[in-house]
Amino acid sequence: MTKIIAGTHNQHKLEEYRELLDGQDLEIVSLNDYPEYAEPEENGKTFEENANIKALSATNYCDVLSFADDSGLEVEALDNAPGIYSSRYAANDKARVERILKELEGKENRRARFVCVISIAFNNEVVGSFRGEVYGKIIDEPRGTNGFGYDPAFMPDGFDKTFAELTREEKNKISHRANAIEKVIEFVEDEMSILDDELSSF
Ligand code: ITT
Repeated sequence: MTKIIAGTHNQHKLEEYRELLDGQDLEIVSLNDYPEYAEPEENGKTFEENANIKALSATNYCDVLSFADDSGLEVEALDNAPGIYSSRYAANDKARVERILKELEGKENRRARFVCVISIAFNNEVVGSFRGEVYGKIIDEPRGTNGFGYDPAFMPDGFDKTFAELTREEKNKISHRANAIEKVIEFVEDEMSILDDELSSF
């Protein structure tokens, strides 16, 4: 079993990852297991840059293969805000959702998407960065109690339920995080087969 650090303190993300990576022969630990760890400043200008910062910092501190995501909500009518500032948009989840709904009052365009960029790092190097997205709309009133963050306000295309009304299993089939992790798994499997080929040619 390979040990891997999820470079996050966000327990909700961690639970989603544990489910998404179920059956992958990985022991997933998080930064919650490293109480002395000091979070790096997320001063990137893109999801990719911030995911790289988090993944590098985690692998360098723990000296184990790491992955980390930077994620957030982009709302079309708000010029893609809050975007990379999603967690800094207000003090807590409830206030964040309230702020989005307030900013969108009277606006017809409710289109939005969640973005998740996962970076994998080891040996002071980012080995890959993978982006997942899911499109939908922001509804008028929050609905549902599952999930976290902006989930109660976001209804994915093709559903009449918000992310917070879907079960975790349902969200994990279509979410931005699920799309990104799918690419991660594909990448790791491809790399493994290249490695296997190289080894078998000796
Ligand atoms: P870490 O940096 O420790 O991973 P964080 O919560 O600060 O935790 P981000 O900087 O990536 O993570 O901020 C992402 C924010 O975007 C998060 O706090 C939520 O408000 C929102 N978000 C991301 N994914 C989401 C999801 O699946 N559902 C709802 N909101 C989400």
